Amino acid sequence: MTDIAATYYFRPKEDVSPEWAAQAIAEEQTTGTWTDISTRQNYVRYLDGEIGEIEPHGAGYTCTIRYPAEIFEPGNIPQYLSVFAGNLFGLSRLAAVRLLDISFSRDIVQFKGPKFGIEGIRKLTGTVDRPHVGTIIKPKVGLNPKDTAEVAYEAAIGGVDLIKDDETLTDQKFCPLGERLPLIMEHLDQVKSETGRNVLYAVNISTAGDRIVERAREAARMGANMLMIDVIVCGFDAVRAVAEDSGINLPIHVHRTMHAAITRNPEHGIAMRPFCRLVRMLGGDQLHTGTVSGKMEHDVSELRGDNLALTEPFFDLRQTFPVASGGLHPGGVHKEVSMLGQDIILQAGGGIHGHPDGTRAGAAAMRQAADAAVLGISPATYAMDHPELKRALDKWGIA
Ligand code: RUB
Ligand code: CA
Repeated sequence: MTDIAATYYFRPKEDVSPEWAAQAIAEEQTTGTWTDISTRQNYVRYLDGEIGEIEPHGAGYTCTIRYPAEIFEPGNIPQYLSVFAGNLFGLSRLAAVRLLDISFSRDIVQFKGPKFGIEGIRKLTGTVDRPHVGTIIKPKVGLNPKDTAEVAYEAAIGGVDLIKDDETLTDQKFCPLGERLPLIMEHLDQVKSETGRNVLYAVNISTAGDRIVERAREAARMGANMLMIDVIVCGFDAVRAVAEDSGINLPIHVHRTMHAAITRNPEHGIAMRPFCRLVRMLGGDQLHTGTVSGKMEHDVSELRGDNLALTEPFFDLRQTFPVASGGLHPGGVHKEVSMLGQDIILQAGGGIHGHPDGTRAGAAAMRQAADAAVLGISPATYAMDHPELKRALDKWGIA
């Protein structure tokens, strides 16, 4: 097999047959257009998309279209996307169309994937099996570098494995990256000397395409131990560019702000699944895929499949660590672990910094909830002799 197969859901408008609709997608994305053209020479037809079986699905149909390898420019991710996720979404004779999944042959996957993956990250933190606990520093913007570093220290001492910037914090005047990063790393060194634990800090390097690699290099020079890239706003190729840079040897945490504009509609757009496969292929070590108990809209079976796409065998590529985030708090942790397993990063912003006794207690409560879930003990029972968890459950309840 030497190609990309893309599976679409589509719902044709009333006067349009499913066969016509599938053909229209395949042609729009390859050698055709809306009408016959005299320039479509016979010799170009080897680039045509091959339409698979059309099957009824909900209010519409699904169909897999196989694109031949030769239509792709090797390694050019924007071009790959233009083929399997290009103009087709705007076709007016289709009421809706959604890209559900993609599969690649090995010659299309010319990428090395995650440099660290789940295993490499566990090596850095010294954790075995248990879920990781992370936090997003809140408020997401406004704190100065000193206060940001102090919040990071409290969360780390309280027990988190990962601290991250929020998506809107990059390098603003009130908290310049060049001041924030060294200060946070100093505080995390302090945590290491006090507890022996290595806590990761994903500094948000999201910026313009022509600057992101340089920003990643600067962060590495300043002692960063993890980088964060917001993949939808920066572009998939930003992950590849940073992951492939030989001067940068750091794990990449991939956030996905703006994704829901594309992924949320169950009938139209692009599901999270293809994004998972792309991010893993391009070198993302961690990727947000959502929660089962949090504040963001989700579909549990899609979410489980998305996490599988990050962790199931994919040629020889390492596994990407799935991140559950968005309105998560200690009372929801058992649900996350029972539905999503232990290879998961449980990330809470408000669910840690909103703890009645502050960030340190909030981090401890999240860790206790994760420990309870691993031990198979209900959060209510575990809370009886874990006061931080008890206080959290009293505030937020059990999901
Ligand atoms: C969560 C947060 C993350 C979102 C992203 O903060 O800041 O950016 O979860 O969502 P809080 P997703 O814990 O306070 O809700 O992971 O679904 O992309
Ligand atoms: Ca956020």
